[in-house]
Amino acid sequence: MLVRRQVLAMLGTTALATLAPSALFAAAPIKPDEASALLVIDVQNCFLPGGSLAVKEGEQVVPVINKISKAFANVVLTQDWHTPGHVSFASVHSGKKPFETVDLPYGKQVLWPDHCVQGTEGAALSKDLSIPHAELIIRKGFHKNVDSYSAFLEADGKTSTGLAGYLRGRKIKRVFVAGLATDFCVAWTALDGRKAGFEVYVVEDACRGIDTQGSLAKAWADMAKAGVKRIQSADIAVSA
Ligand code: VGL
Ligand code: ZN
Repeated sequence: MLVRRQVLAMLGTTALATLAPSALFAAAPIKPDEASALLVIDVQNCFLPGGSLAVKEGEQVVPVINKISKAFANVVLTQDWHTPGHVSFASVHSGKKPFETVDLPYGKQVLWPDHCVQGTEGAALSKDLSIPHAELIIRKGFHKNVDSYSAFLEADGKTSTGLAGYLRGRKIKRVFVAGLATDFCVAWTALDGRKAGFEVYVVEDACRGIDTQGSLAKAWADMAKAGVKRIQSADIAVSA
């Protein structure tokens, strides 16, 4: 069998200069270990077709997430979990419409249709999600005057959800993030995961975005800058 060295020698320097290494050798699959956790973000009815804040193609993440979850010993689910009349709802700001913004004490807040109200069917996890071995459900955004896209920190930038402490207590070093929406709760979770010292992967095809006012491109740029690794579900080794 040819070893990498011999293949490289045979190709010669000109061929090498024009071929990216990835064109010659497929990257080794990623095998999640005991120190890895999958974070499944907000796969809730409100964000799925027919929901009040439906994310385009949101339902397509469900089979992908079900599949990759089998490769993880540790899975955490999150639920956006707002009070009625939550500050992130356009309906409580007179004269404002969904997707407009307001300035709140902690910064700029995008306003949304009412969604994921505690205890409602819209806030329930998708019934098609099939991850019986998931160990924790983190709820977030339950303080009426503060939003929380991130599963780690509320939008005030300082109130913890407890997730970092839980993961450290479970000796988790790497988190893989999937779910809805790429440009809000997934991205903010990934960025805060980096700030908390975790290695962070976002599984692109296991996510879908809202994409309002350039938010999706900005989210990927911010994540790249923060050292978040952008991968596909096929990069993860899942045994049959
Ligand atoms: C989300 C907007 C408002 C999300 C939650 O899950 O990405 N987006 N609340
Ligand atoms: Zn929300």
